[in-house]
Amino acid sequence: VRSTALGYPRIGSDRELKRALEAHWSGRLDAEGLERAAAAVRAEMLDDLSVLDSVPTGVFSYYDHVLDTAFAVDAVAPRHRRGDALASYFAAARGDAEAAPLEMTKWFDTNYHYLVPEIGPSTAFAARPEKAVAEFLEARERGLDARPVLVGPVSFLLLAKPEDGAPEGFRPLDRIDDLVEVYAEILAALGRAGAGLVQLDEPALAADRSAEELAVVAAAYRRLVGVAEILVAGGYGPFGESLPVLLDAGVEGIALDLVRGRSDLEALEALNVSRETFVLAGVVDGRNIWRTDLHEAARLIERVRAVSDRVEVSSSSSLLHVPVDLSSETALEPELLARLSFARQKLAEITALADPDGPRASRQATPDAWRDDAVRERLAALGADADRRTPYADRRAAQAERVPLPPLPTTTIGSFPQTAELRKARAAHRQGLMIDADYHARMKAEVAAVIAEQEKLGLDVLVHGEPERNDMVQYFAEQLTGFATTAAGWVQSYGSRCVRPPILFGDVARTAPMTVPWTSYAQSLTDKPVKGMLTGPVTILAWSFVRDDQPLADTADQVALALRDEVADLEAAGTAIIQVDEPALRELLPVREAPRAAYREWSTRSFRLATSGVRPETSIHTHLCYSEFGVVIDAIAALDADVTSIEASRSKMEVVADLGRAGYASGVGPGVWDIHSPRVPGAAEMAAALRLAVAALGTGRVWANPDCGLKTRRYEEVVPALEGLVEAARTVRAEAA
Ligand code: THG
Ligand code: ZN
Repeated sequence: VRSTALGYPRIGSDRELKRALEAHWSGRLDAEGLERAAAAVRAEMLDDLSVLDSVPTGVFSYYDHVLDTAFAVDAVAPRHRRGDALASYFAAARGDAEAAPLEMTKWFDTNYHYLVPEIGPSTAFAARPEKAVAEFLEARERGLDARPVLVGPVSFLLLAKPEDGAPEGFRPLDRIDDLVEVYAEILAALGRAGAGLVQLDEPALAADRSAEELAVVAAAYRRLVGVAEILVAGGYGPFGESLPVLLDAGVEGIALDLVRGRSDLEALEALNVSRETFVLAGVVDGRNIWRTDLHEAARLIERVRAVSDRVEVSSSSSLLHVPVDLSSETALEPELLARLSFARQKLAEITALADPDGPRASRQATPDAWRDDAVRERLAALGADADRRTPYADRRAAQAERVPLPPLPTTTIGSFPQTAELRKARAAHRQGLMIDADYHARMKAEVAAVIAEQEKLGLDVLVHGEPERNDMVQYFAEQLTGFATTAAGWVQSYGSRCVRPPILFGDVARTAPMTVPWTSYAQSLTDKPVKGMLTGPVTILAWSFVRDDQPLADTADQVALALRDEVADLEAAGTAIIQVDEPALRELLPVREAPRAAYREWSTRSFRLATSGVRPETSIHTHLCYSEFGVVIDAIAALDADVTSIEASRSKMEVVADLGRAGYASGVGPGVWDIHSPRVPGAAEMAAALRLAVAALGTGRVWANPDCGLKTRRYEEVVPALEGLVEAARTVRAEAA
């Protein structure tokens, strides 16, 4: 059996591309230097992938593969067109002085974010196959069996949004016929360069699709199979109803996700397909870091071979979502290490499975030492009772009495800039070059500076700034049992930004307060209220690699219980406002509708389990970002928080109206500054956004805050932006009075 994979990490094993990009953006590295660094990263990818019989190409990206596809079909918004292609590309990705960037949003149920193409009735698609051809040839020159990969046309349009000013009712998918002609040209160009099979990724087919959309899929692929041999990959669950549609359209092959989409295998068995159908058996999990059960995987491959003579062993999705290599993880316990597999190890698993004489070991059982009976007993005893006793209206009054605030109170989301100096101190501390006492003194000095700055700015509700936190999930994972953190397990989150997801391998428990001393210290420096800052259970799971031997809901409850104790300790220490962020609430929402109700139920229950232990006069805030919230609007209400701050500026406050319509009744802080764009709005622009929010919700419920935490920004931007924010709030307050 042959071996392949659907895609590969592209930031470099030591994040070389990240550093080159950031140097380029700051003017320290010219375009030529950036291209050299990129070529080295691609060479490393090909070195790794060369163990496979066939190799995906074109999966490198300077920022995002959806954006690459937009450029491949020339769907570039006029506001992003610049003198040279690279400048246009980064203008679309990040915005610049002249133009706001494309909207960024979640890539299915992952912690990856893509840029949303803007498509209108007259977007002039044109074939720009240069990148795809060049990367194909790079692989070919090494003698590899190369397979170009592009985002497929149906998913591209389903992931896009109507451009500003598009007529009411226009949908990007209306443009499928024009787009498919351009894809045909790109496929033809790849054919001329020598490509045989081309992989078109259609992850949007892992979601429920209407009969009309399925008809679009059928027509698009009937046209394209006339131009090239096409392999369609999904990668984020089963194809379901689109599987027979694709096969009928005459695609050469189909890549099945046999980790999350095993029902497709049953469908394939029932469909009586031709034995000539080319099938990629995606048995190695591209989404998690546990070693593959090779015995079980081999059985799945045998089932596929029972229906087809043309089977290749593959990953279930692109390996983009896992770190590159386990070999740097020398500090992990051997028991854990023996159960892990990162991208390079997964390639070895794939080749082992493709070898009829390769190893076929089963998964090892979870060690007893990873079990915590005390946690399990506490949870069992708690039962379903995890709601706040007092309804919101009464809490609101009690909270207003405890902490009097003006209308449109100003605040920030939690983090302040992580300066180079802070990062240096953290690195020195981690490497043992700075003793604990010096490190803590340094962090306390930073908290004091952040408090002083906020008092000077005139903000109403302060934060300690989180200088001590590397990452809002990792920080907690380092303090909870049942978690391990990696030394270099980086995964791309968006553009040059990476995260190091912790590994949740066993039962979770808190051994000591995790945040109380920091919050209390900050509160001791000011008369203004300082918010306590925690990360919610759903987000902790979403941004970790989680054990897959028990339901996520059970794991979430264990995390929630640990947080519940932390909330209680913060409250006991006198904290009046406790924010429990759930930016990833949308992320774990199942891609298909059927399992969503159950998800909404357990995810919001675990949040309430974490937060419901407080008295009525203690205010619970939460923060959400990076999503289209429409689909979780009900869940937002079910969190039963007193105030929800939410990303809103990239989508022009649309979410505020949605919340209003959904009958959400408590406080809302719609972000008025998109902190992910280098552009800083002025006070007038923020005031305009606040007026929209006030018009939708009334003055009494609106808070003024940025879109998200400020850790990735510089003080030179943060100070003027927050001055503008405070001024905007005062202006709109005065108008309302
Ligand atoms: N933490 C985690 N996941 C996330 C976010 C997060 N997913 C969604 C969202 N936030 C993604 N945004 C970011 C923002 C900043 C960074 C990463 C993801 C970031 N990373 C540093 C970098 O790449 O330079 C590394 C951070 C570190 O040193 O640990 O700034 O906040 N888990
Ligand atoms: Zn945020």
